[in-house]
Amino acid sequence: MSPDGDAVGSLLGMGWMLRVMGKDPVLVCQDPLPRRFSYLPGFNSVLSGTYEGPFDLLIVLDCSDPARIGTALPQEQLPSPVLNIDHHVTNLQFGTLNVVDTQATSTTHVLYRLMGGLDVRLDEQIATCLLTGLVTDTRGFRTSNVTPEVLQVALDFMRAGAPLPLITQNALDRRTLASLRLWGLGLGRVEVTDGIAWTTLPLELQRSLGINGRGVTGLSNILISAEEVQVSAVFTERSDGTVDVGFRAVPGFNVANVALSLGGGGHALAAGCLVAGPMEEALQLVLSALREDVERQREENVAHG
Ligand SMILES: [Mn+2]
Repeated sequence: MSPDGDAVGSLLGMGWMLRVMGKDPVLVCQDPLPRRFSYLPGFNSVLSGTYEGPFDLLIVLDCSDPARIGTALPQEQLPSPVLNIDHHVTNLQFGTLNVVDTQATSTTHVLYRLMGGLDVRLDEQIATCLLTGLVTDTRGFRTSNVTPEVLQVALDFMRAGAPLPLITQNALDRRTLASLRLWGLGLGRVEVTDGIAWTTLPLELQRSLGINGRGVTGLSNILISAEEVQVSAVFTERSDGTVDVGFRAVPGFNVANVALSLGGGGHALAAGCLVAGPMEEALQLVLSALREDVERQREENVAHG
């Protein structure tokens, strides 16, 4: 559900890798892929909604919790076998085989490492998909996990023909006008207490802009850029009444643990969870957990100088 650039890039990239290996994969995602990724080869080959199977193998990509598969599969029970390929520290290891590399910057980075053991040559299609995940999960090579090795991987993708400027321009710098308007409304509603900033995007607000429960990406990154803020949370009401919470932290703080304690997951500086509505109750639940966790981190930070 709600695929980001790494989810889309790893899904399409894995698809191309499997085809090179002579396989016939079916690519599925609960939600339609965001239009800004339409430059990716195979963009129109992904089924949205539910795929009934049958399956020889289910490969789940960039997904820390099987609940995030959503309605892409018909039943609660996962078909067997499951290959779980991911890089989130909070991955629940739900696969028959788990390839969870928490040192990798993106799931596409994990796929790059796996390619070394497969008889698949990096071509332009694969490289374009995989570089997209690398670019989006590092927000354009700006996160603290970008090492010389990561740039070396990006170089390999570029040498194989992946167009870096096209990727950054589309995957990072394009969004709908409605998204910008929703940013504006969300930013107008920001509240800050003690270094914790949050805002809400109720369904009504989204509907007024023709956005229905899908919220807006990127608002969390804007919110955490405020100098006064150490930790931020964006609460997006979904059309089924649940509330999607996106957390961000500045380096030195960690939001992965609080997200995990609320049934979600993610990384130290960017994490999220899905909690029950209504909005007021979600706010109370999440903000009290967040305040407590941040307070504990501040004490630890002081103790460790
Ligand atoms: Mn990812």
